[in-house]
Amino acid sequence: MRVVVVVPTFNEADNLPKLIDGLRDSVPEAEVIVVDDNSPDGTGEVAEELASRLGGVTVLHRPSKSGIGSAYRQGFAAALAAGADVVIQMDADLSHEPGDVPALVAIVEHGVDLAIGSRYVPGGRTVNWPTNRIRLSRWGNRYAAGALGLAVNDATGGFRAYSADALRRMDYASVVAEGYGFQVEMTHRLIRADGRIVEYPITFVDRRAGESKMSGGIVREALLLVVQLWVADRRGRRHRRRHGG
Ligand SMILES: Nc1nc2c(ncn2[C@@H]2O[C@H](COP(=O)(O)OP(=O)(O)OP(=O)(O)O)[C@@H](O)[C@H]2O)c(=O)[nH]1
Ligand SMILES: [Mg+2]
Repeated sequence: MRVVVVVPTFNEADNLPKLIDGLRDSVPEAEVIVVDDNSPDGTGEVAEELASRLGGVTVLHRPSKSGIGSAYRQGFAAALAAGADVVIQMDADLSHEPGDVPALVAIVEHGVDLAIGSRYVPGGRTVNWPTNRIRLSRWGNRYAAGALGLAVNDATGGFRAYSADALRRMDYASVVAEGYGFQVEMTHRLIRADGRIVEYPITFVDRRAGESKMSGGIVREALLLVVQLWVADRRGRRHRRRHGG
């Protein structure tokens, strides 16, 4: 099983070496693809230094900050081109624990299409987040799952393992949403394509270094996306009722 970890970075120069160290300990065979958007703090150069010192690390340099969704799309394409069987996505800010990667990989190896590192299943936790952010995330997830009929507790979670086959099937390249919306739309697509999802409990730790890129715009985009997907689902159901299939 070839495991490739896709890590989007913007200003994560302090965090990236620790993340890569952790991955080397937990999943020594995994290859890492860093997608850096010309970070002003020099993350791109840090990544290159790690790549030449350690090997097994590829850095995709993009000219300017272009959003996490497009960073994933590009990273996924590179991972599939590199022959990945399992594609991991995780943040560079140490919110996602490299020690959880083997469990996510094992779930996919057992034939599941997507393993989500989940804060909202028994055993899952969020550490160091202010209460209002936990509430926003919790209710955002209830809203998305309720409106779209997703049997998933943490559809916005960004720590995931996809089977390469599932990624190929679901046409991820046409997902336009960014931020949380990207995770929700990917989850929605996989469920509509009868994909199998398992949630694995994780402890999510708020970033200790670097700046958050969370913004009101990202939250609004995700809320609106749920409405758009809901409307599309309804249209699809009505069409199937009228025309069969
Ligand atoms: N390449 C790229 N990476 C990004 C971009 N925006 C965010 N990232 C990275 O995506 C990951 C998640 O971003 P975060 O800023 O941690 O967003 P978040 O987890 O929603 O919010 P916080 O944890 O509060 O900061 C991190 O590794 C970021 O460096 C972007 O526009 N381009
Ligand atoms: Mg983060």
